[in-house]
Amino acid sequence: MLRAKLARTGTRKAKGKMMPTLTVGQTDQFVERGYLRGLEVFSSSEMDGLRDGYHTLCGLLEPDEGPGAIREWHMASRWLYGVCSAPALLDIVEGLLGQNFYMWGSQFFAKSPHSSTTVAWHQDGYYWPLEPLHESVTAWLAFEDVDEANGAMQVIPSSHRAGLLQHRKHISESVLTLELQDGTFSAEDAVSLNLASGQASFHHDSIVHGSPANASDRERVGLTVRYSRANVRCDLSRAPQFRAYPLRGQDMGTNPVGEIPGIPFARLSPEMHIRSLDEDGER
Ligand SMILES: O=C(O)CCC(=O)C(=O)O
Repeated sequence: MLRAKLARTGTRKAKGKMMPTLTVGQTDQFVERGYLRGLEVFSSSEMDGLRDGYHTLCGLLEPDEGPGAIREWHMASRWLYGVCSAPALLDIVEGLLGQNFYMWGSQFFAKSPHSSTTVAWHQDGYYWPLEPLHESVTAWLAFEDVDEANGAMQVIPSSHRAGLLQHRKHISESVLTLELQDGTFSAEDAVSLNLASGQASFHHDSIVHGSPANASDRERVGLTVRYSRANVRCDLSRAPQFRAYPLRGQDMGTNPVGEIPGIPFARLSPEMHIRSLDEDGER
């Protein structure tokens, strides 16, 4: 009984013993630096299947939509819901958020070879109508190898400790509408979250991050999945589409709970994606 419980609470079996999924060093690093990188989640054969699934979802896009429009489709696609709730991801998230948490957001971030698309420096928490802050984590799952050449995500270590910084309407070529003002952080401190396909990084909701263009001949594809502690409440007046999918521990009834989809591959209408504060007007 105890073993069964432990198996669902951020632990894995190694050499016959239940071990925490994350080492103390890893959890300390997350607290101090606001991110973890290079955690193995899916094997290369599993990733072959996941890439097929991704391409099936891409086949549901309208001609004028890119993969970034695959946003919150876990509410419509059972396959994607299954990826976002994979035990290997949840065990790591549990090591970071504790036993009670839910999933609420997902989006693919893709850059084709030689694409000039960037993601401006920002803090996720600035975009989200969630309270309290600092209790949410994003997993970034690599669907291809990512590094400096193909525009891997970069973070400013420990920047989450400064709280939310002032953002402005973006002036750079970015998929986001806001970016951090110059002088609020030092881009020279950036660390590139290089990952092999099947590995994931995890970042704190207030860490400063962004990503450069893809200057390589390779695709760059990652799936972001957002998780929050069960006590984190969404302001539904700002994001009425918000639905929580409790995945571990107790649901505290803080938010409306989403229905797990039954259809393996289906798209969500764009009106149903969870709007961030900038899309909804001013923060
Ligand atoms: O993939 C990227 O470049 C950016 C992703 C991002 O901003 C996020 O996961 O919050």
